[in-house]
Amino acid sequence: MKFAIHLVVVLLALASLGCRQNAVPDASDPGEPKPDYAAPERMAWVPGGTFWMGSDDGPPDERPRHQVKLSGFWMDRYEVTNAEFARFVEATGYVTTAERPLDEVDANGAANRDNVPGSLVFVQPNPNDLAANPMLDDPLKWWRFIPGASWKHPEGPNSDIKGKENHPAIHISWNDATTYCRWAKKRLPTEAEWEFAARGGLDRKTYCWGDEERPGGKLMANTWQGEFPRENTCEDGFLATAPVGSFPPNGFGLYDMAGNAWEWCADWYDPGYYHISPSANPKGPAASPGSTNIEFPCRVRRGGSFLCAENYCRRYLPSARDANTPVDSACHTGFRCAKDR
Ligand SMILES: [Ca+2]
Ligand SMILES: [Ca+2]
Repeated sequence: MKFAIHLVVVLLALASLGCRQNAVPDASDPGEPKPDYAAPERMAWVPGGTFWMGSDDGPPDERPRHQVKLSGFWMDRYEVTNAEFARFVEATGYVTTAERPLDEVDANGAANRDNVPGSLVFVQPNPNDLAANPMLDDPLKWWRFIPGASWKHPEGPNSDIKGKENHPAIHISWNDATTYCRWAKKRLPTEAEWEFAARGGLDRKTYCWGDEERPGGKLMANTWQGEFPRENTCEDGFLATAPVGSFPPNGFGLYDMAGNAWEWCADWYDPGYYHISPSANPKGPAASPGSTNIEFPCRVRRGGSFLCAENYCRRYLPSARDANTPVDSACHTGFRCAKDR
């Protein structure tokens, strides 16, 4: 009997120790110091360490909030710009997914495409055609497949990127992004690295900059103000993409981790991945079951865009997850690169 009581006490003590270890982030884990060589051009050191990934009150794919430990890595301070992407295309002759017809693209997951080169463009809908609740409305009322739209012609064949050299390159597919990264001797960040980087060293905050949407009344990211998709009041000064770095950087010196352009991550997307994710340097699942809306394997994208609005898409939050197929491209999707030390 005495032995049994001792056993219970010991087990309870072990259990509570285990709980404490799981429930409290290890604040004494500062990650890895910045390497003593010069930072690669336009990159910031992200030290890694232990952090809380996901959320407990967001959509199901963000749950459960769980601890992840990461090695340090370099991260582009900015989204890859049109000027940078142009240098890559000039050096390699690369033709993006959007610039090729469907039969040259892996048709698996290109459901939004006609058999001509082109890409998805947001076109402001006529307010009279819209349902009262945009969550219940058909997104095809504002998303159009525009033949000839691409990174060079962001609104369609009659548009160009003159004067937008410092804007993020958009209409970039996951396949385009990974090809660029290889050329630049970099790689896409993993989803865990991306979220760690977006949080800027803050612990479990709602936004990349803290708990308040507008600290001191200041807008901190290029998103959509007003009621999406009816009216964009453009309070932040930008109807579509903004030059990279137009808003304050986060704690790691990274710009536009919230809004401006969506950013591809290396991982396949699985909405249930956080239930089985390894706790150290997770690299995503081996395969993707697709997403809520897409029946094809999807890659993760993060950070939201200039189309994110409080009444529709709050996915510019650091915990928010999104996904699309590796051949999807649209006017709000770009990327940035990471690099090992
Ligand atoms: Ca805006
Ligand atoms: Ca972004």
